[in-house]
Amino acid sequence: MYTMIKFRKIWILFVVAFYIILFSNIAFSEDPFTTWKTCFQTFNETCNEGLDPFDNAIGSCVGNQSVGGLDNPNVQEVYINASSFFPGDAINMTCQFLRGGATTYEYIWYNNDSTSDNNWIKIWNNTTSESFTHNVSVVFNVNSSEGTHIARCILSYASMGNASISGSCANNTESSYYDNDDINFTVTGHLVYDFWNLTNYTTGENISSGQTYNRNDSSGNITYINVSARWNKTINNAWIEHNGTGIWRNYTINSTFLGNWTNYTLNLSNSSEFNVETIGIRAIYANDTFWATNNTTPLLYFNLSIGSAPNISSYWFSPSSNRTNLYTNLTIYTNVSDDVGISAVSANITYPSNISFILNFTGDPSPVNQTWSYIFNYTENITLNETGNYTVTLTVTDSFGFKNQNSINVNIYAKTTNEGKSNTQTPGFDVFVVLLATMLLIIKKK
Ligand SMILES: [Ca+2]
Ligand SMILES: [Ca+2]
Ligand SMILES: [Ca+2]
Repeated sequence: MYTMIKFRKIWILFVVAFYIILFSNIAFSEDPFTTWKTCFQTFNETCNEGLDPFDNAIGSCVGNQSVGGLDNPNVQEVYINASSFFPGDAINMTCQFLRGGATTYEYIWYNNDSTSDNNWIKIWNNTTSESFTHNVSVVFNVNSSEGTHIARCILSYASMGNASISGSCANNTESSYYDNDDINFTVTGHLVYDFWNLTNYTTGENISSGQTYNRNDSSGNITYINVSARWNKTINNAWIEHNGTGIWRNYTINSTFLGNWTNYTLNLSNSSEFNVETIGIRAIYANDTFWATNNTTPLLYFNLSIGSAPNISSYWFSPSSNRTNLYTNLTIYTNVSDDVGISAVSANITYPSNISFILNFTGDPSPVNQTWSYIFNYTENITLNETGNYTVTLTVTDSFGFKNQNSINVNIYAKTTNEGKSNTQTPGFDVFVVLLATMLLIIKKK
């Protein structure tokens, strides 16, 4: 029985740990400029000390509720509308107070430096005789000094003008009831940039917008261009938005932000990332370590030269002759190449009867010499079912849509209708006929 309970406890711990990890990750991924924060999140413990007493005041102030118990007067929770603010931002803060029947003094204080007790300012105070839980909300502007700031909700049965009470902390000796509950938050300056340009990959010199580039130079070396921005703060993550494929897309910038530089290298030979003629770079976007975001302007752009037309260097058939039998399998192969990359190879085939079909070849899009192919499979729709001369016109298209064409002829053997049709029903019949003919020839020679 004891083992069972122990085992169950371990499981409960495991499940609790799993959820803590799960939710702490979710909390981390939320925007701290818009996500509410509580006293509970500041200390990772409940601030309703009637349930769980602990010191939840930052600095020299003692945050423990003076008298324990659920129904005793205390600050139950503190809420603010974000955990990060820009200098001068308005902060929206709520204190949840619980009091008994007597006259109670309530306060809200603010300190722009969590490392000092000297900077406290009184934001709000009130004397009340409300006897139930009630919320008090205030809006004030945060100070412009960067760092961790504190706000504090105080409930006290003694007025804090009393000599025995320090200004920003209720720990009076005259009253048995008081509570100080704190919440902290970050004030961070805006993220700004002082450099935004295209630069020469080798020399680092600025490049003005609107220049035209080849993917490779005359020696075949890849053309690279840098897109760079420099920021006033340490960068946490960054990404770039460009329309190199004709569609605006984001690309992650690798996280070596030395000297607060965010740099993205455009590899112009990458035809899957750059395959239109005019390419705009809308912005680099960056987050600092407090998740403050900004982006560069204006849009920069450059032109990509269309390059040369794709090349069809050869074509051949399998079986090796382009003269073949009706209803058979025939594969057309072609060797193609391009300076950028092949996006499609197709052929228009015209039958002796003048009907025509489009054949879509399959192959490798790499720019170097590649073999693409199309198989006439007699079990499929497009078959070689007429005797005579067929014209096949190959069309090769590069990733810019630049096309090249080449026409070839295919002669299809006449066979008897019976031979042709039987072949469709019995693959391998041809082999039998050839074997029989060979045997007859050998017999005849003997
Ligand atoms: Ca407290
Ligand atoms: Ca409390
Ligand atoms: Ca090309």
